[in-house]
Amino acid sequence: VAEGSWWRDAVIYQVYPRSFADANGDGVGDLPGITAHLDHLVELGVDALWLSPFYRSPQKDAGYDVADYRDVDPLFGTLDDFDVLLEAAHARGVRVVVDLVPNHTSDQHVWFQAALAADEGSPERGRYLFREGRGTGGEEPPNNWQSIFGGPAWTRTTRADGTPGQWYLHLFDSSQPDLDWSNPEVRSEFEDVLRFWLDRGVDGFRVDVAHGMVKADGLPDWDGHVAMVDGADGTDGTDGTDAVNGSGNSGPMFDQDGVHEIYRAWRRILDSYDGDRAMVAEAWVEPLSRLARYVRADEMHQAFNFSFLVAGWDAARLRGVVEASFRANDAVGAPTTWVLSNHDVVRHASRLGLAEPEHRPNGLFASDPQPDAELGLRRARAASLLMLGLPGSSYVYQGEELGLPDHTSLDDAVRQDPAFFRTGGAEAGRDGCRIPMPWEADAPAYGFSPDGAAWLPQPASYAAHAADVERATPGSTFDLYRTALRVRKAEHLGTGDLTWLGVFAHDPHVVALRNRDVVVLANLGGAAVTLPAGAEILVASGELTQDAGATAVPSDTTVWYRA
Ligand code: TEU
Repeated sequence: VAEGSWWRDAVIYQVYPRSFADANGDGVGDLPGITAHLDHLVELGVDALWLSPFYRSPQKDAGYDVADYRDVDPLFGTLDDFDVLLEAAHARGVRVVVDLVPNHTSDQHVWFQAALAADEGSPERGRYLFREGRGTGGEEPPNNWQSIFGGPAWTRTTRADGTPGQWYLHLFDSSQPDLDWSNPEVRSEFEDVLRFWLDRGVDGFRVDVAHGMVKADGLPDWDGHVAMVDGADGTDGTDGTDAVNGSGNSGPMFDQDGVHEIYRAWRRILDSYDGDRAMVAEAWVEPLSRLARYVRADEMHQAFNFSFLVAGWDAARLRGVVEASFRANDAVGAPTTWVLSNHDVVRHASRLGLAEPEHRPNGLFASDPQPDAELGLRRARAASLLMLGLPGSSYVYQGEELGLPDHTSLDDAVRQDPAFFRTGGAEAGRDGCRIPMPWEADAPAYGFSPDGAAWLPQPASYAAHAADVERATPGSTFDLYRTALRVRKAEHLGTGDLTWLGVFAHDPHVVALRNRDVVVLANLGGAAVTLPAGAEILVASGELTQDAGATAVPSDTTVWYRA
């Protein structure tokens, strides 16, 4: 694998191991399944993989509840399987980024088990956030924080003699106790975990809840709502669009200044290795100037731009977010990092088919207004081609290269997301975007598993999106991504720079920019846009039309052309 700042313009493919490919037939994807399908990713043309967690875990939050940070869960294989996957990826010139979950451990982690067995005030308890309750008998939680998955963020422990004891903090499920990052032992343990994976040869880390690890001193009450999204839109309020839903978590549990010292220490460790290792922050932080602090030169390399993900399908809003992103990141010398889908949000092929296509963190029920699948796919292809035409790095979530929709009518009986259970079913949760991949149109479970098993049911619509069909079909979504990635690389778009096309700078329907010699023009739903005579089409997200001998871009279509 070549050296250099590969991450600045990389296209990084997110593999969600339990839903990618199952080699051993138990209905859950595994590491050998990923190794067996690497050629799909090579054909697609991505630079790197990010693997969601595959570590030892009771799987209460699909592996984001880690019991042993240095081992592979038997569900996914063995450490040897990991080494084989890493070597096979590197042999194909594909880098591998692994997920690090430092905000919390599983309650089955030896540290938490030791903490439960130890006395109040002991060093074992000091690795987590144990506190006395409020009220006369300590029967009230230590503060009023709510879990992001619903319900209180505190759970009370029971002493050995059966009487109620201290409470512990968990921003997510009660099986995910938060660590105390003011404890030097916690810091050095995770520095060792970083070295463990760096020594094995990984190219970097995606850092889970990177904005949540340090809490405000004294854990003060907070009356704002601890939702996954709040009311800002990432654009620093300069463009008048602050009324739309945004991507920022706020309050005393998020984006505290002290978190940055942790990343500076980690950066020194990564820099001490050869091969240009990189970190990406999963930080739901707004405004973008605040997010940019995570990618200062001595901290992380990238931070997911969730403001872009939540911007929906609105030309002014998208321009505002893109503009604000470059302004914020240029100030710290960092590239931007675009993303449209992941394992936590409704897939953009479904989201953009909703009447109000902003961020839908909580999944969809069959009883919700259902997305228009055709419109959603058309817009998703256009949105992806817009994203891939922007300078910076882009993340692609497994299945989006096939145009997969969410499963929007899952039976409640099969749902597994703790967000569904902790809200008593008020939220559908994220299972709909985690459906096993369709590899073959005509095989049981669409080729996901040799015996046709799949841990979540796949909708019948997946047959038309199966990888074997799409790879062989000109004009398929896979074909679009493959072509776009080839052109993007050939034209060096990832390291280009952006200028807005003046004529469309305030157009309510069109986002149009020049990146090097390529014009990227997205028509978000107005009348067809006629291109200048002689425009050389490089790639288009849908069929183009003719207008008096000139090429025209219909609504919900993006085109790249040289002019
Ligand atoms: O997500 C962190 C997080 O804040 C999410 O809850 C996010 O806001 C939400 O899902 C958006 O819809 C990370 C992981 O990506 C997620 O899968 C885990 O459940 C969570 O951390 C806890 O580890």
